[in-house]
Amino acid sequence: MKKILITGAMGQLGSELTTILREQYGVDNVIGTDIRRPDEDSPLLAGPFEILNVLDAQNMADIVKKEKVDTIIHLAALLSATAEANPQLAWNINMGGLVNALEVARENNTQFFTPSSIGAFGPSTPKVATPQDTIQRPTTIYGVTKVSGELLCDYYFQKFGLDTRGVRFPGLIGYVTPPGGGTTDYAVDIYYDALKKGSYESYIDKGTFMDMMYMPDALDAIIQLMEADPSKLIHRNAFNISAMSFDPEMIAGEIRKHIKDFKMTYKVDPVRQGIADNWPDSIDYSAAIEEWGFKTRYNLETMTIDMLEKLRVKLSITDR
Ligand code: AKB
Repeated sequence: MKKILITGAMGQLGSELTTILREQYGVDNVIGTDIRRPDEDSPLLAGPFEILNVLDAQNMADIVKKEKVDTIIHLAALLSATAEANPQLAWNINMGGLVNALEVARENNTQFFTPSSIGAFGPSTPKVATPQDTIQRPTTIYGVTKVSGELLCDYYFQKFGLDTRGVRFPGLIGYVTPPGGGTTDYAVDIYYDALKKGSYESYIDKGTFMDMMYMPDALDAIIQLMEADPSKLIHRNAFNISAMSFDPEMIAGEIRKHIKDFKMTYKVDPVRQGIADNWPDSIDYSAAIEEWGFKTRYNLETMTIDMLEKLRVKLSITDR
C-alpha cells in the first residue's frame, strides 16, 4: 500500500481508518472520498479529499488515475437495518458501488479491500464457533449483498488475478464517529447514554449474543491483512474475525463497574432483533490467526475502560 483511496471515508470505520493510514503511510498518500464534503473542521480535510459517489464509475476511475492509486479500500455501503428498510437502494449502492470499485481496481491493477460482515451468515449457519467455511444463506438484503460481494471479490481474484482481500467484521465499537443504521449499533449507543443519562433503553433483547470488536483492533486488522504475504493466504474474501461476544446484560454489567447506578431497560425493535437472531452468537477466527497472524488487544473489560475514558473527554462529562 503506497497510494490509497478510501470510499465511504466519512463513515464510522472510514473516518478512523483514513486518519491512521495517513499517520502510517503519509498524509498525502491517503485520499479520503465520500458522497459529500465533511465539515471544514473535520480531520479528513487534513489530507487529500475528493467528493465521490461510488455509483459514478467514471469519476472513481479518474481519481484513481490522477492520483496514481495502488490500493482501493472500498467501504461505502448501507448497514443492515438501513438496508432492510430499503432493499432496492441497498442492492444498488452495496453491489453497484462494489462492481464499480472492482472494475476500477482491475483496470488500474490496484490492491483491493472491502469488508464483509457477520451479516453474511444466516439462520442455517452454525450459531456457535461459526466456521470460516460454512453455510451462508442470509435472510437480509444486507447479508445477500455481503455474500454476493465475497463471491465477486473471489471471482476477480481467480479470474483476473486482482489482489482482493476482506474480513467479516463483527459489530464495531468506537468513540470517534458514531455508526448509523446497523444492528450492532446498540453497543456504541449504550456508552453515550450511560455517560449522558445514566441509563440506556436497548432495542436488542437480553440473551442476544453477537460478535464485537473495538475500533483500534479493527483498524489493525485491515492493515495486518493488507500487508500479509499473499502466498500465505488460503482464504481471501472474507476472513472471520472477532474480539469478543456479549449480550446486552454483559455490556451493561461492565459499564456498571464504572457507573454504579447505570440502569438498563428494554424496548425490543422487532426488525433489528430479527436480524440479530439470525446472526452467529460467536464466530471462529482461527483461519485469520493461522494465515495472517490476526490478533486483538481489547476485550469487553479493557474496551469499556477506554470507551468511557475517551467519551468523558469528548462529551465533557465530569459527573459520571
Ligand atoms: C451492522 O450491524 O449492520 C454492522 C455489521 C455487523 O455488519 N455493524
